[in-house]
Amino acid sequence: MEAKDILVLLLCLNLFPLAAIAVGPPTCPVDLDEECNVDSSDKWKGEFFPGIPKIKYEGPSSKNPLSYKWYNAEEEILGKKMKDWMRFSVAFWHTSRGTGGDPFGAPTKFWPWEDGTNSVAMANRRMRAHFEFINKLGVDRWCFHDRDIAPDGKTLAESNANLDEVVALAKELQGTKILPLWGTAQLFMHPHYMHGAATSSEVGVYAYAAAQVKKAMEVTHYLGGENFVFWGGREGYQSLLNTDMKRELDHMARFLQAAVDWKKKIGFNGTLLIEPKPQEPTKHQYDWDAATTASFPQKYGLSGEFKLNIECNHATLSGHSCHHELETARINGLLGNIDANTGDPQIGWDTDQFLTDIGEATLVMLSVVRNGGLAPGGFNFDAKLRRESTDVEDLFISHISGMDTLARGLRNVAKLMEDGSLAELVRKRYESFDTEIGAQIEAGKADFEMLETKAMEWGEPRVHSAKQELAEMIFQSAL
Ligand code: XUL
Ligand code: CO
Repeated sequence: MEAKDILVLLLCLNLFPLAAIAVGPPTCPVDLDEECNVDSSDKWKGEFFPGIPKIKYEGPSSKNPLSYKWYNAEEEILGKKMKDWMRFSVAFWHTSRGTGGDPFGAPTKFWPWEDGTNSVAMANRRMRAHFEFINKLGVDRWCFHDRDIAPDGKTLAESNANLDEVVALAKELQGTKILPLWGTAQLFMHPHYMHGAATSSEVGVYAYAAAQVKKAMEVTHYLGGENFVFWGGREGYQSLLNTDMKRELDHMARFLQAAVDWKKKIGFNGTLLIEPKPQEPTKHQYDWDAATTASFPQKYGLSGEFKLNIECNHATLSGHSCHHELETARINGLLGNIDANTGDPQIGWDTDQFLTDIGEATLVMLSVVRNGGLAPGGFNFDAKLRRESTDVEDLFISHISGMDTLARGLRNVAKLMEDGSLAELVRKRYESFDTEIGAQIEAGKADFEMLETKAMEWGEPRVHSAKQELAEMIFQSAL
């Protein structure tokens, strides 16, 4: 038996230790050789992830890191297939553009297909890698920023032409199965957005941002995208001394109104989403959390036009839990989509890690199930590899781990619902309102005089235990 055959045997038997797999077979080198089947027109046709098979469900006892242990796409749970509860999508900017760089360190990831340029040819090749990744992972959706899939040109017209070229390829690679869960315009990286985009003090920047969003909406529509996202990359201020807050908020409302009008004009039926995000990079962001963001369209006559894209790491940065933000969105009929990442409990910035906490995932899925699912929204990971993870295989492992964690969350919710004791505990907690007076209060028919008469009649109220620890005990037993 040759060494190569022994390797195959070990891989088949799942006996190969993870550390050894991580070294893995090399992907095609940058200098596009024959073996990789790359043609001279620079359209990479070779396999970008040659050592990685299509990821399959193997069940919880599998030791194969390149398999699903809990996510079984076709399995039905609580009346829906797992894939329909999840509607997973891959975030282009993190997965295909993530470099591992941070404010203190240079990039650490050099994927073999990257040639170090920001050319359209490179954008096309990267798009091919992206779709091979999605197909091998077995998901049906992706999310993108305009400027991350195609490079800025010297003029707006050139940028639009670059985008058109890359989008045409993406459309071809999507085939009939894959769609964007959402698209968005990247309005924060370019220096001209230094004061914001829709909130910039420069009218030229406002117009430029409008043109960029218009185009990004058009390509999202063309690709069959299901949603379009706005988020305040730089929509906020560091100090009120030089800021006209009212004027900036009014401008933002006009901008969003124009987006609603454009959506209708081009016949885009997707949902418009706003993603709350506190701090980073400005101290006072206008879209701080779910409650703040929900009230904005109401104030400006845009109710019903926007839902929320809740990101778990943004939730914790705003001082809330992810579950709190999801429930705030849900009870207001605004839960549109989830960026299912997580922060680090000890690091106070947006680390965008894959969600791996089973308890948190269970709470996330509790909101999703109560919402009856997320469609036409879904889960965008919005998560990146840590700086220290540098193998192409790590891209797969991270997504599998994030998907399995949420799948475990869904399975746990099914257990909690079948058991019923948590719901019963909540029902009992409020049962004093399941009375004639309670019904009058809830119907808005109990005035202060009537309540005063009752309070006199009843005397000192009896107050029951909230059973916090019991609730936690029931929850833990489902994990
Ligand atoms: C930024 C962030 C973005 C949005 C999309 O913090 O979360 O990735 O989700 O632009
Ligand atoms: Co996000």
